[in-house]
Amino acid sequence: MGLAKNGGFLLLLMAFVGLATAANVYQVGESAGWTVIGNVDYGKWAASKIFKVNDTLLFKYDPQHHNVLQVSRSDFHSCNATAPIATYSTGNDSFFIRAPGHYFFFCGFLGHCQAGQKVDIRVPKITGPAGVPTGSPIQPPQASPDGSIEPSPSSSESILCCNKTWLLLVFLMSEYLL
Ligand SMILES: *[C@@H]1O[C@H](CO)[C@@H](O)[C@H](O)[C@H]1NC(C)=O
Ligand SMILES: *[C@@H]1O[C@H](CO)[C@@H](O)[C@H](O)[C@H]1NC(C)=O
Ligand SMILES: *[C@@H]1O[C@H](CO)[C@@H](O)[C@H](O)[C@H]1NC(C)=O
Ligand SMILES: *[C@@H]1O[C@H](CO)[C@@H](O)[C@H](O)[C@H]1NC(C)=O
Ligand SMILES: [Cu+2]
Repeated sequence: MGLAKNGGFLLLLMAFVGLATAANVYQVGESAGWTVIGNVDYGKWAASKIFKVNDTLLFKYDPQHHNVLQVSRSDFHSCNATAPIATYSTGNDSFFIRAPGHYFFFCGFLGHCQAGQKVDIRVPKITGPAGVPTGSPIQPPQASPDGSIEPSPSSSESILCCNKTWLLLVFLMSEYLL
């Protein structure tokens, strides 16, 4: 139990001091790629990932039938392709995530955005440790079901380091610093 707590704490500390977890390359839409065929739900796809700085988005598609426009939030929602921030059209386009933020993409071919070929990628300032699928990046260790805290040698440390108040403080500090 003490180990689990300290492990969680270490991961949090790594996030805190900005030690990089491995960067990933995410192919948008997985094997389906970037397409209008098959009604790929790109929103659902994006929601299944935790994107972070230094990850790469890979758009794979037939460049004769699709492209990738990075657009503003409002242009994304209205599928307005007239003023993209960036245009990609090789069919094998990498978008490297340099900074936290919210990134919006759709296909500029007529009707494709309206048909759902659009994806927005949220990159939070702080992400959970790699492999932790979802939910809050901070999972404060809860007291065991009976509510007790074991009087083991590590418990004083746990009380010092890992209660909710403290974790929240570290989280806010890291938000502020990174
Ligand atoms: C991203 O990569 C740069 C250069 O390798 C590194 O300095 C930085 O810490 C990394 N950032 C994150 C959040 O992994
Ligand atoms: C699309 O965006 C352009 C440039 O921002 C703007 O001038 C135009 O009115 C927009 N079109 C629509 C239909 O919103
Ligand atoms: C597509 O791009 C990726 C990343 O840049 C690269 O590793 C891969 O070799 C490219 N594939 C093709 C078929 O060009
Ligand atoms: C959390 O730890 C801090 C510092 O050790 C302590 O002052 C505070 O009372 C603790 N809060 C809770 C809810 O245990
Ligand atoms: Cu398209």
